[in-house]
Amino acid sequence: AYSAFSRLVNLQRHFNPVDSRKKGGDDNVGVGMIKISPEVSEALSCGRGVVALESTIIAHGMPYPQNLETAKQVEAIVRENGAVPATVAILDGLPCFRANVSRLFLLVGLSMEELERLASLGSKAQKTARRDIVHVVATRGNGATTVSATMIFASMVGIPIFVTGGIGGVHRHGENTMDISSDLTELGRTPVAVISAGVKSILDIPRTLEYLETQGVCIAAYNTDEFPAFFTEASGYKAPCRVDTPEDCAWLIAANIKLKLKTGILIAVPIPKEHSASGSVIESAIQRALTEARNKGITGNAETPFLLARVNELTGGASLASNIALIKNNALVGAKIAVSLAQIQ
Ligand code: PSU
Ligand code: MN
Repeated sequence: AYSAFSRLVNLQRHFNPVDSRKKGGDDNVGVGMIKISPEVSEALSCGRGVVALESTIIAHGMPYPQNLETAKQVEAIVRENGAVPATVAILDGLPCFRANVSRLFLLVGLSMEELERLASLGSKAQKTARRDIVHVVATRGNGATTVSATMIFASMVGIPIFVTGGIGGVHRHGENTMDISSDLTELGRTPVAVISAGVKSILDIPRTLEYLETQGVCIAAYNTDEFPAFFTEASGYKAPCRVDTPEDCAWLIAANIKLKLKTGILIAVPIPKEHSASGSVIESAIQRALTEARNKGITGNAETPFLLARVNELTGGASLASNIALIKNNALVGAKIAVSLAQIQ
């Protein structure tokens, strides 16, 4: 059905400098500021389910080569479940606007070569949140998009669903440092549903939930009453609402689109039981990593990547294994939601 959703996509194309149409059979052809891969472009125009994926998790969240391996597996899971993956990143910076000869730089739907390039750039790709976008673009840099930046690009091209591992939140002692991830404000201003395993306990979970309430973000826990804590299924805090099936999630997203609330949705999927066993081991590693970060004076946007890498070292790779398992599970759930949304739209 040529529906509200297609109209939304068209509307967004109209208001954004995006040209997803394929010209002359060249994958890299387009005249706008965002290159959308032919596969994603086609899926969007015929109303198939598409799942956006972020790239900070690839470049900064995991070591090479597990990052590349995981990124490929996540894309494969999305495909196996009937949706099209669209990994988002910024590669090669700015085209010459005036000459109107565009090398395109904002990428939605990385090709395999682009994915490999991003994975091997690793932390050489700049961690790019909303505030960083213009600088990465203006300096022709390479940017790995965080949840906030990925939501922006997903929304621009009309992808309403985005899968990640975990989102940023209010950091512990955030009431003093004011270190609150821009993921939370983005959820308050951009209508994309983010599928994540909740919020890591390296963060302040109750304050993160409070902050999301202030931002007007619908938080739905998947198949559970409790808000999950990334490495563990439960955080001890109740989620504001509960969903039990991909269809439940799709109706939430459809209602959000129809009502034009312009706020995001957080769907929190607990890590599968069999992978959450090492939760208490991870918790003590987190405590130690937090102390080390404080002693080393690591703050700001360097904190999350430091903590993730250090916790992984301290747990002898156990946290990375859990991380990979939960992302794959989120991809499975996200793809089913995308398919379900495509059916009801
Ligand atoms: N949580 C993870 N892995 C990650 C991130 C969060 O388990 O890679 C990344 C995401 O890209 C998220 C970002 O958007 O960290 C948040 O960073 P900060 O806390 O600096 O806002
Ligand atoms: Mn921060």
